[in-house]
Amino acid sequence: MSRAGFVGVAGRPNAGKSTLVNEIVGLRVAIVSERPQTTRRAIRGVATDPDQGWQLVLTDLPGVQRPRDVLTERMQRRVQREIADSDVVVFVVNGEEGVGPGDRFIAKALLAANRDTPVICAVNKVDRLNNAETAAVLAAAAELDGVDELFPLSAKTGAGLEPLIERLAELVPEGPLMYPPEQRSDQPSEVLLAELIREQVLLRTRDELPHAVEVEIVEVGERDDGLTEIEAQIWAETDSQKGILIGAGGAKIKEIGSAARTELERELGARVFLDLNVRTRGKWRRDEGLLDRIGIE
Ligand SMILES: Nc1nc2c(ncn2[C@@H]2O[C@H](COP(=O)(O)OP(=O)(O)OP(=O)(O)O)[C@@H](O)[C@H]2O)c(=O)[nH]1
Ligand SMILES: [Mg+2]
Repeated sequence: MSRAGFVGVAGRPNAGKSTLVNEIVGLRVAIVSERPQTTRRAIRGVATDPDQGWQLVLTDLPGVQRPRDVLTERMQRRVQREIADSDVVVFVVNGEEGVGPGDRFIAKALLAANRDTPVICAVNKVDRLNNAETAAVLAAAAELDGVDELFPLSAKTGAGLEPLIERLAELVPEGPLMYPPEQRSDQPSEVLLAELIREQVLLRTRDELPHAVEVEIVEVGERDDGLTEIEAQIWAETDSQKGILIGAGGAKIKEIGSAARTELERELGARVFLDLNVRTRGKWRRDEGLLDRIGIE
């Protein structure tokens, strides 16, 4: 009998949850950046070993932080729902920063409520630590409420990943595979394309701007000359943010567009014509209807 189940991946912003999910799936399903709260939607990444007969459906979750608006409230509620529906939870701790009040809050508020669900703590970023530092953060993580097992690892280098994957495959219940082995994500293609553009914006903006930006794909089509034409909208919340995104003489948006096009071409395996527009949409983070439409539920 095969084994298959849902693995919720939770933790503070910037702990490395998306990096870990991408690494286990073996493909980029979620975008990664050094900005906290990069992930806004729960994204499923699927890892299957058909020979050994297991499938892990990993749910990469937004980082848990005190909600500030409808967007972050929705993100938090989603984390709660997903944890309740998981067979196993991987709680990712940022080893470089150490265990802090944010981790203790997650352990108490989110994990302790689901006593029946095993909680595996992945102590990440150990590539940045020496042995004594790793030992200290492991000891602190062991004290967290509800944590059942600890795995030191580096999602970035892949060190320590195998034992975690093996353990997760043991912990998911017996049952048939839920997705065909070749499927790696449940994310609609347009959402991934929008996210790849947002990733390039995150790399090139600072302060409040990364949090204020959202990207929507308006249309994807084939042109007569064979190019894939993608029309996308970048939203900012204020005109001054819009100005920064466009840059002097359009330099910034040109830079974002050209980097994004490279990523889109790599993803689609086709040449892309990218039509990128910046618009202002005040307070979109508080707009329930708009959040529904862009799939943040
Ligand atoms: N050195 C090191 N950096 C890492 C490791 N894992 C992730 N990072 C970096 O940490 C930053 C955050 O990674 P993400 O995967 O986006 O973190 P996240 O937990 O998904 O963050 P949110 O989506 O904002 O909650 C990025 O700059 C990653 O490259 C690791 O094992 N070692
Ligand atoms: Mg993330």
